[in-house]
Amino acid sequence: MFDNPAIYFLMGTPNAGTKDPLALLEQALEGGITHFQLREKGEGALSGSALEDFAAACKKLCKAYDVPFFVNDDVDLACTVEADGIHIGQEDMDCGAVRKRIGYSMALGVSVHSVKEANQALSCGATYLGMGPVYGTRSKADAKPAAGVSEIRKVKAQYPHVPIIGIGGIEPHNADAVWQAGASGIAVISSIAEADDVMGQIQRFQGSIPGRRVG
Ligand code: 3NM
Repeated sequence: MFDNPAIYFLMGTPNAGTKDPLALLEQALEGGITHFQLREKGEGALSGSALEDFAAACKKLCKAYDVPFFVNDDVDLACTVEADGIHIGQEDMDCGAVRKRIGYSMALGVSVHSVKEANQALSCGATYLGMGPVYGTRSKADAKPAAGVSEIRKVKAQYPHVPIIGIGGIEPHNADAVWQAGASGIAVISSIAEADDVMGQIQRFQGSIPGRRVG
């Protein structure tokens, strides 16, 4: 699932601003994102059946582009819509309990900040690790201070075969350090969701992948 460099887009309806969220997702899929995570948080976030319907619509779109569909935090929703994966943070449900609940047919992403947390996540059967915030972010109210890439390097050195996805304030012009630290992918909200030209922005992210630089 993470064999090729990942451009992992995260979004919830509040991130779409004045754009139509499904049209935004479709543009991102058309532009070439490799993974999508529904992260429905913050003011105006959908809940209940409206959230289920939106999640089902996102999943359908992702399937049409053969892009894995992840749900943030909400194990019930992930199971209801039969997501391809779930992503949890350190403050969310215990990762062992989540793995037990979802079995091994669903991928499990866990946010970690150190080798110690990585050990723990991997002992629960995490499929990949999210690490951030690499840079300052305005998309997560309770984000920790920007951490740079040093912990990514350490976890990569300890677990060279585990996919690590960097997150937090990543833009086409600062993504290089994340790739160089050994990340298998970059996860992005605002730089894609808020772009005037979503497809062009994804092309710029693709251009940041080592060996795929253009111009
Ligand atoms: N998690 P943007 S930072 C959802 O550090 C999320 O774990 C983070 O959004 C972490 O690309 C973050 O707009 C927000 O900075 C990423």
